[in-house]
Amino acid sequence: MQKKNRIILALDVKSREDALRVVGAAADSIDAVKVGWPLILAAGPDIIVEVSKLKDVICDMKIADIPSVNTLIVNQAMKRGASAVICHGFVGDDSVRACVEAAKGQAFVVTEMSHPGGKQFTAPVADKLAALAKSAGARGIVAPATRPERIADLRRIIDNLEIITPGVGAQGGKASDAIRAGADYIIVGRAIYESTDPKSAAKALADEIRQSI
Ligand code: O7M
Repeated sequence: MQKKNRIILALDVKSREDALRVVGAAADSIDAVKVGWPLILAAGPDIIVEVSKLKDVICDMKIADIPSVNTLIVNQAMKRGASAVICHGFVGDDSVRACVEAAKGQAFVVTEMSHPGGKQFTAPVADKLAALAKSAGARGIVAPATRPERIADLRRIIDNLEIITPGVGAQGGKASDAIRAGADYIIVGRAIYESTDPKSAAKALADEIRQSI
């Protein structure tokens, strides 16, 4: 994933056709595509293969199982062309390490989640989850653009690991605030794929980010 536009498109659309249309439109303004359960269930897992021929794919199955099953899941994603995977940290050190190892280091660990409910259980342990990501050798963490001050807090814990941050647009966060707080990439879904003009929507976000750095 080349750090050019600093945007990861969350491709939570309901069909292969929509997926290819939105990626095609937004292509010039994004660095990677996050493919998760909605699209995998709608279009089948080979959508990972197809999208990975157009852009780097981060496979977001928010993996949260015992180590041996985590390994099986990551292997399935990587063999279809995923460049990275996303796993939960609350399952513990051994489960996270299994993901990191199977993904050859290309794993991001979810810390504090961006939605209101994220404050309930994930926020109180987010610092520990970030420290776990660091000690397990993950590539980075997922932190909330809805609470930029938390991005800054978590940055201090993980040092030079990457931060990818969802919550911009539909959830109320602002791209420039998240980047200024220390995020490497924003993750954006609805603000792009629900737009009548996904190309312009993605470009506007990329321009906002460029002006904020
Ligand atoms: O921009 P949206 O709100 O339409 O989509 C946000 C995307 O980010 C969507 O794919 C969510 O699954 C994801 N996400 C969150 O919204 N909040 C989180 O705390 C974590 C994620 C995420 O990507 O986790 C890996």
